[in-house]
Amino acid sequence: MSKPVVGILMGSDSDLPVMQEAAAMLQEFGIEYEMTIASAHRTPKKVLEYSQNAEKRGLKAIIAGAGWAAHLAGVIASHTTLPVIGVPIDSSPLKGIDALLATAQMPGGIPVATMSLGKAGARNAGIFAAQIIATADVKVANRLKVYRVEMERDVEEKAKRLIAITSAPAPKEPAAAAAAVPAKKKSRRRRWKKKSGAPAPVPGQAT
Ligand code: RP5
Repeated sequence: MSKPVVGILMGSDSDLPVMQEAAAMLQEFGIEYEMTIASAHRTPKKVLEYSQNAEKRGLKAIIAGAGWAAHLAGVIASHTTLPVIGVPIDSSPLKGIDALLATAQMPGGIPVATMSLGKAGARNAGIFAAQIIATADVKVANRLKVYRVEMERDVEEKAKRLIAITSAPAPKEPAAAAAAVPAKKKSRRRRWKKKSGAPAPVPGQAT
């Protein structure tokens, strides 16, 4: 096994179901990664050491997922020049809007590449890290291209299935039920016009 090139950090073990999506994508692209829990607020020293040593240890990108006042990605980014990808997690009573703003709204000079909230964001973080690795790794670049082709094919298959479902003939009405529906009565206005030849008075209008 070769050395990890991507680090996945999360603020709590409660973030794992979301952050596993990032790991799954890295596995799909054959990228070695490591994963740990480190919190900007609860274990600040660990975050500092991890960020400062990441480049020396051979990491090429760091994915950081956190919820609530999600400072993890920003704090990591302030201690390394490696690209940091932030995943805001919707674990708070504010449904992640707090984490989204805390992760995305970095002041000028210290960027965090912020993904969308939750599992889709974690998945995109894995893909984005792969895209960074792919700039210097042709194998990963090719896998990313295959992934796009497969995604396109999946969508087309779903579209075909949808057409097959929606163009199926509608169930026929039983003849008896159709016969039981009374013919539509002509309105008073139409009956008046036929009898007198004049347009019918409009209710509520002076004649
Ligand atoms: C954040 O606080 C974590 O990233 C997590 O999303 C949130 C809640 O953590 P727990 O209270 O579940 O450990 O730091």
